[in-house]
Amino acid sequence: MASERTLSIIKPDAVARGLIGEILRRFEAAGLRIAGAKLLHLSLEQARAFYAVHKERPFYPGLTEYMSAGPILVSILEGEGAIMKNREIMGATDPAKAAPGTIRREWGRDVEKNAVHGSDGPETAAWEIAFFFKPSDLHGNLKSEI
Ligand code: DAT
Ligand code: MG
Repeated sequence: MASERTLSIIKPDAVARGLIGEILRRFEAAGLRIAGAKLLHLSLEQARAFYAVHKERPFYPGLTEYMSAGPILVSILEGEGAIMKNREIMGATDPAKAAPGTIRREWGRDVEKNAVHGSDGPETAAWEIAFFFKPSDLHGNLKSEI
C-alpha cells in the first residue's frame, strides 16, 4: 500500500475539552506521522467553504456554525494507507454506531459534534490539505532515527 496524506481536524468541542494530545497520540500510535499542523479558528465563511460539498444537507447550517464556534486543530497525517487508517481510528460518523475504542465512540457527543474530521478519499484529501496548507507548511518523511 502506498504512502498517503490525509487531512485531520480535531473539532472545536474536542479542542475545548483538552483532547488534542489524546487524539494525536492515537494517530502516532497507529504509525501515522504528523506532516503539518496548526490551530485555527474558522470564520463561518471558511467553514461554509470547507463543507461546501454538504451545502444542500439539512445539517449544513448547524455543522458550519459548530465548526466555526472555537479553535480547531488541523493536521496532515502521513503514512501507508493513511486515509483509510485515519477513518478506522476515527470510527463511524455517528458516535453511537462507532466501534468501541474509536475516537468518535470515546469522545464524540453526537452525529454532528463527533470530535474529528478525516478526508474520505485521495481527491478530497488533496483538496482539503490545499484548503489549509501551503506546500511549505508540509514537513513529511521524518526518519525515526532523527
Ligand atoms: P464524515 O465526517 O464521517 O466523513 P460526512 O462527510 O457524511 O461524515 O459528514 C460530515 C460531517 O457532517 C459529519 O462529521 C458531521 C456532520 N453530519 C453528518 N451527518 C449528519 C447528520 N445526520 N446530522 C447532523 N450532522 C451530520
Ligand atoms: Mg466526510
